[in-house]
Amino acid sequence: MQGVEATAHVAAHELAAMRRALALAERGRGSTSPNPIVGCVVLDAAGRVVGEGFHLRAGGPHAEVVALAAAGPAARGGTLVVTLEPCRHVGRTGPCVAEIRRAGIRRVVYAVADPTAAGGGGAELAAAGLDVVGGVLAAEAAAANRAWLHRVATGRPFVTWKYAATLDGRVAAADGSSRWITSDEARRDVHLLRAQSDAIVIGTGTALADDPALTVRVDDAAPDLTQPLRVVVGRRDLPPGARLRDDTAPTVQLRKHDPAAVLARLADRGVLSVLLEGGPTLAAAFLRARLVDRIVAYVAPILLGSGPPLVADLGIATLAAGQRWRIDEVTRIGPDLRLTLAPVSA
Ligand code: AOF
Ligand code: ZN
Repeated sequence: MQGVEATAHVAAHELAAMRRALALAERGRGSTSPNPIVGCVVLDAAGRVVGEGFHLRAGGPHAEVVALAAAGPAARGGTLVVTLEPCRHVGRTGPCVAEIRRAGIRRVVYAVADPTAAGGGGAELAAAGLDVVGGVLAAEAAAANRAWLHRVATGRPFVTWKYAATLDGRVAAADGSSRWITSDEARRDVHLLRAQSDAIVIGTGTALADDPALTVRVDDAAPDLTQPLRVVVGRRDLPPGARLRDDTAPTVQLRKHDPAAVLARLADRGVLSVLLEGGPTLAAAFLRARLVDRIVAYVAPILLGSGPPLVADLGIATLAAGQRWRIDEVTRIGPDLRLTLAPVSA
């Protein structure tokens, strides 16, 4: 049972538990890659919450195992509510199906089916006589694990191209001044985007021109915040004193320009989500290769009339050949606008 109808087959307290499980899963965001974020709530036979858990790190216990351990014997005859179909494989840990059966769980409610080759254990649990309902709040759960699901489906990380530009699409003025086009509020928002990314990618051009730190700096950051990997694409060397050379976050330089090759290298390192913050040339390379999965655009109400454009030549000569994007979200951030866009396939 999957999808919208699935939600009709769960009780209100189970739906509430799924919302709680989705919130718990978020606590792992930024630290679980290459694994998904997963949250879990265990209800006893009377429907009371007796255990909660979430996945924190690849190699660490799965959300189900944490929640079952917290519940202890109270789990017997109860219901396990989890944002991802429980696993049936032995990888770094697992399988969760065995733990669920051992704990005496009678009913399992999950959100998203496990699309990995190893596959999920929903059918196995049903065959063992448990009551199993999948697809509950699946759209929310899939959105939360978008990067992981994208990586499983395509083999490459999910790429967000972020830019900040003036109303007329300039990323700097004619004299080169570019700090700061957007407001403080918009820049804070960028740090949240970074915090949700496994890697931040720029070109050597931007690295040399701006000497960026590319770290996450947010006031209420968790003390154990995992800084994203800083990735510099291009052949030119960074100067000895470059901020990207400091030890606040790991940095790699990839001397190949080809976007597909860059993403393959990052996928090998366990990167699920990439934030592309590079300049016009790198952005154009990714866009030409159709390797941008989302655009987050910060638009400041400033006109310059000259200065470099936000993206270099895309090899498009006529309007009909323009890349089409769909606006998913429009948000005011301080004096600026934030647009979130998805590709429209040609
Ligand atoms: C997780 N956390 O809470 C759940 C997962 O790397 P392993 O061996 O721990 O297994 C990762 C796989 O386990 C993952 O791809 C997914 O199929 C399944 N479920 N994974 O990392 C969890 N429940
Ligand atoms: Zn598992």
